[in-house]
Amino acid sequence: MEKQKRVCAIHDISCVGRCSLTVALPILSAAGMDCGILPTAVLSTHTGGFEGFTYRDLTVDIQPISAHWQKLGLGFDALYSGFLGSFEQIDLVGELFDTYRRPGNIVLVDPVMADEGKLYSIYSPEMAQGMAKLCGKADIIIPNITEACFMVDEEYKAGPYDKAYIENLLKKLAELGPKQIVLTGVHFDEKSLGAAVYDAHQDSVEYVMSQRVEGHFHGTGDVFGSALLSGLLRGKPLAEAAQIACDYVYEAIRITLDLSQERRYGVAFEMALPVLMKKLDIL
Ligand code: PXL
Repeated sequence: MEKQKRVCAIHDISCVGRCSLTVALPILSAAGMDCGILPTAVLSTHTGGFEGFTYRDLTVDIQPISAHWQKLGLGFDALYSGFLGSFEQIDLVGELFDTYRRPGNIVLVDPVMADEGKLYSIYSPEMAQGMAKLCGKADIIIPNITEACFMVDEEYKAGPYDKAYIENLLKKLAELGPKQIVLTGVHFDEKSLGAAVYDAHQDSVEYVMSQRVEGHFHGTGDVFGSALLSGLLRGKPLAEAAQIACDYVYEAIRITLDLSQERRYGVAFEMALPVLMKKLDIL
């Protein structure tokens, strides 16, 4: 058997609400990865739908943690960043990428900062420029449409979309520097929802779709990103990994609806894990 691959997942810990590390760690672990974490902040809950959450910024811990890892001679097969705890962390995470980049490893950036046309309440507009810079250091980026619009200064539109709107965003995102882009939240009608997968070298776009469920489901971006990275590390090509991630997110949403669970607590990704593991040839 092949040795396990090691990931460094750089996201916050939202103690309750199933997003960021409470999603990335179990999904990547279920996919067989040795998942290391670098917490960017600790919050009592995520910021979308709860009042009065606590917020501990962990910016000062990033360099000492990395310095220890360097002493140990650690390497990672993938670095996966998401929600950052402060504007200053953008440069620190960029330095981590410089430190741990090696031939063949994957630097995946989810420029988590906005959704449904709006920046998250804790971020200021300068975050968009910073995230755009960080995306320039990534191999693959996975913004949603709102984040894409903020980073390339285009007008946000609610869907359904047309291909011209999506493909203009993809080309402008590619100008930021990443070789591959997976733009999420793409839909051309009310029935399906998925992602546009762009390869800058080949200038090729593929669309991957699953069944669409009306409305917003918290944490699905992190479920998608973690499943996508799992697929890539299990050797799947990008578009296939994106299709698997779309289908997995749909399954988690379907179960959440079946159980009539409150959406702000995130989706039932745990109960959909067997579906993901089958698609990743683990079960
Ligand atoms: O899933 C994105 C996310 C991650 N972390 C925190 C958030 C959000 C979205 O609102 O608030 C703390």
